[in-house]
Amino acid sequence: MREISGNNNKKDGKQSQLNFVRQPEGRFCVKRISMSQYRLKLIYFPHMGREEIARVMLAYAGMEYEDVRIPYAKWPEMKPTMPFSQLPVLEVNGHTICQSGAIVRYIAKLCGFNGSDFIQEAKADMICECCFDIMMRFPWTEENEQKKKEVTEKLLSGSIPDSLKQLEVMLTNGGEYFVGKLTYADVALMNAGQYLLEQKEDILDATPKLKEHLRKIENIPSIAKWLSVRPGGK
Ligand SMILES: N[C@@H](CCC(=O)N[C@@H](CS)C(=O)NCC(=O)O)C(=O)O
Repeated sequence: MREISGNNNKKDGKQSQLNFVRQPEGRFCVKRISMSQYRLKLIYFPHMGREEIARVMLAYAGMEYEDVRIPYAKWPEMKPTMPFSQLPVLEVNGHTICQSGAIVRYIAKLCGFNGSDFIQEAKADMICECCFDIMMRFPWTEENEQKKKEVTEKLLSGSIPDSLKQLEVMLTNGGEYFVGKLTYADVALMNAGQYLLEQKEDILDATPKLKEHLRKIENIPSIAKWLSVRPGGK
């Protein structure tokens, strides 16, 4: 039997997932799967990083997961055991998913943060990838502190404000959210924006709509609650 999944966060607050199950005669029937049937294990380092967008969505949906943090000292030993020798890794009912983009998109579907059609989905991807691009410009692995500082300062006063202006145009075109409904694009923007604000507190002043949007997502009650308790801080 073939199953195709789609999310359906019910209005009564009970999380469930619609799986479309192909019957032997070729028709599809809908099977509601309780969220509690998903056994999720998210594996990452002790710090907050590429897995955080997924964590925000899981918190919003109230989904439980096993939070596995690999201590840095143990990583050399663990690294060869991971499918792509890197983290994050998500395990779902015995399946292993690597690559943060794939994890974000899977969790988005599970938690109701995906687009409602293919265009919304593609646009959410576009925003999310732009946020990933911004984050990837930082010299994360540069060991020379002086060089790191110089590159970071140049980014924060040059190419990053330019990208933020472009994102603000996308937001203005999209309406209340980037793509017409709350999606992982909004969470990706919040996540990147929070990091940028930590680096330069006035970085969003030139893009006030983007800043307002970030605050709006931060203030969604279940997200605000997660931000106040998460390891690594708000
Ligand atoms: N393309 C991968 C990159 C993953 C990645 O760079 N992970 C880093 C942490 S953010 C890592 O595992 N570093 C340790 C290592 O490479 O040994 C993704 O998006 O998940």
